[in-house]
Amino acid sequence: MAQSVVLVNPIYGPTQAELEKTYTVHRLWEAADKSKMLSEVADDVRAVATDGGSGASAELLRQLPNVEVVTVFGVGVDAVDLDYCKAKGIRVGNTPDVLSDDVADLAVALCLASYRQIPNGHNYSRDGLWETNGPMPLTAKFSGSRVGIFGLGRIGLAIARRLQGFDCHISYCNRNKRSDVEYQYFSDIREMAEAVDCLILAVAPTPDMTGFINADVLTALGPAGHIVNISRGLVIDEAALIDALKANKIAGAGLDVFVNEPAIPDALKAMSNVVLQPHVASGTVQTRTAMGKLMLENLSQYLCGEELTAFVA
Ligand code: 8YV
Repeated sequence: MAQSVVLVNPIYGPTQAELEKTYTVHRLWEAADKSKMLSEVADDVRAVATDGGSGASAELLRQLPNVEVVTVFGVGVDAVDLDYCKAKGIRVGNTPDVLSDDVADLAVALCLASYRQIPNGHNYSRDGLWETNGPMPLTAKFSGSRVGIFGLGRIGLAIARRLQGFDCHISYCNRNKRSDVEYQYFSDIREMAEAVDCLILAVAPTPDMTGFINADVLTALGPAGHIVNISRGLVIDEAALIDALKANKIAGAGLDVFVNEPAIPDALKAMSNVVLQPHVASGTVQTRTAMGKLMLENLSQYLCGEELTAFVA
């Protein structure tokens, strides 16, 4: 008999179809009464499948006492209650590496879009302002700028490699200095913000990261500074970011992630020095296909008692 899996949210169509072909999948989001649905299937369910945004809360997992494994369609496991999983011995699989190229590509694209005001240039061209007003106002040069990467993990390193092609001076801020790179190291985020022109957030969003990029850090980045976030919305104090942008304490922002997705604060939507993306850094067909393959491998590795290759807990 096929194993039972609770799927918290819809995921990439082909991956979901494959999941539903192999397992008996209980679609949690479709249940009118979620607790009732969970109590009906709890005896049989050893696995939960979810995405990075929904994760698996302790409240959910408590209702599935036989769960042994959570597989995440995404690298970020911040929405999974890892403390609960650890206490109960629940294993947690994710999809690292396969998405690093795409996420790094989007980070660099957001740097360029923010510096060169690509959306404004697009609107200027499309709206006929070039013809009526003449050339668009000049923008700022990105090549050769000083870029600080907050979180030099797999994605941060992929970003740094790309920035070398733009002759950027690269620095990074991590809990620990890496011995395998020559980039300038800062243990203090404020000091790094002060020393760079552009701050890219690529940090793993652990709970202690909430609001870590605060008004003080943004002020240190300065009026010519740009910030790019492809980590999680919670890492920036969003209200402080809006204030800093409004008061020209920083020059611009490129944002793929937000605190209350899919809602984006109106203030951010209204600003011409902000470039917005709807959390799509890993959103290419190729990468979502690879993420799906890895997620399904994680699940079958666990359920078949094989060696676990992409597990964070
Ligand atoms: C996805 C992500 O957007 O990997 C992550 O942590 O945030 C993304 O790649 C998400 O998990 C897919 O739904």
